[in-house]
Amino acid sequence: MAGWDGWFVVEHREAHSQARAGRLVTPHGVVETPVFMPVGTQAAVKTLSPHELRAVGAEIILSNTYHLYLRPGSDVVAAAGGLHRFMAWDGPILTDSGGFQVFSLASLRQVTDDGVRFRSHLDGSEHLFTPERSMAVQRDLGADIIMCFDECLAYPARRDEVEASVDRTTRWAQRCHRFWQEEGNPERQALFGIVQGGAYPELRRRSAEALQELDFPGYAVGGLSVGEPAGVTVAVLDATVPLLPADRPRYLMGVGTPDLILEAVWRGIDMMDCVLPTRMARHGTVYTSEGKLTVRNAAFARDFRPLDPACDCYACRHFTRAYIRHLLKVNETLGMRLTTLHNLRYLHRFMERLRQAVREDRLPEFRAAFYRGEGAVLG
Ligand code: PRF
Ligand code: ZN
Repeated sequence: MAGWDGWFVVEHREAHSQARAGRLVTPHGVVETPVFMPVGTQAAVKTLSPHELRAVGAEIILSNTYHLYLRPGSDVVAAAGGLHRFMAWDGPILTDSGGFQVFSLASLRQVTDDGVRFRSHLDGSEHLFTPERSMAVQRDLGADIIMCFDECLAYPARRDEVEASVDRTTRWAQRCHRFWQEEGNPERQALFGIVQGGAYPELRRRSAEALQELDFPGYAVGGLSVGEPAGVTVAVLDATVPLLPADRPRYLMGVGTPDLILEAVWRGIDMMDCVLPTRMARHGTVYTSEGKLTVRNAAFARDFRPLDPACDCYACRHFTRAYIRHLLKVNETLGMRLTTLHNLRYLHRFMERLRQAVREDRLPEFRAAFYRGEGAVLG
């Protein structure tokens, strides 16, 4: 796809690692990489308005084909003028294909080479997702970046199972690519291939090489954060990322704790997403420059300091731990909104510092300070 040459620019390669700092140019704006993408599964980042998302620094958000297809229906979103208009977020959006959500949420799945027949987790109705269907739905939603329909196995999985799954994912990627070219919007929507292969380096290679024959605008590493120990996650990245083309963005799917973000960026990953920071926030756990803190706990009942004294977010500028704990205890929605604002702001600033360290060839120092737990890195 010659049309996608140059849509991603690597501006700097870090001197001591595989990390890069770059820019993604999308129809809805430029994204600085490495980037963390907040998750807005149902066309909303839970509890926040687009205005608030902007305020925490979010540059691109992720949404889900599976959920929006079931509710309100991609026809409704298309009639609204696409996902950007529907949700009033005019920045870049990435939609996941449903290839992961049908495997984690739907029931009575029947996987064949054609696609996945499943029952909705909402009302039990029966649906068939094929690569073509996923591409058509993602075309109608109109995100800037769309993902191939893939198969993501749980960990651990037998080698023969993973091998069959990789080959099926490759055949599905070929169908996704063809549909995108012929019936999609290949000028405005970037389609990413997804590397699978579980914890088997040679299957990761097979997947990465087969996908590159299709020359996608970007590549994702899927099938991680599915129950494997962190050592395996990192070993798979070591074996996989070097096989991906240097001039295309690389997206690690569903991984987003600060330590794994750092390790992934070190190995050359440019994009990440995770529900964890927002989900944790709603359960009352926040990141701070001194580590994680569960503000719901009784210990904070009379703690009149901000969530994180080193944070500049709206929650930290105006409210105390004691007040936010109270809101969470009595189920006032403001409590979850404030913890969510804080965690996303925290992660955004973490990414800013990380990008700066990459640009200034200071990643080893940044990493060492991170593991020493120094606030200047964390907060
Ligand atoms: N495939 C897709 N989406 C995903 C994943 C995957 O493997 C993961 C891996 N945990 C998260 N989201 N399509
Ligand atoms: Zn804050």
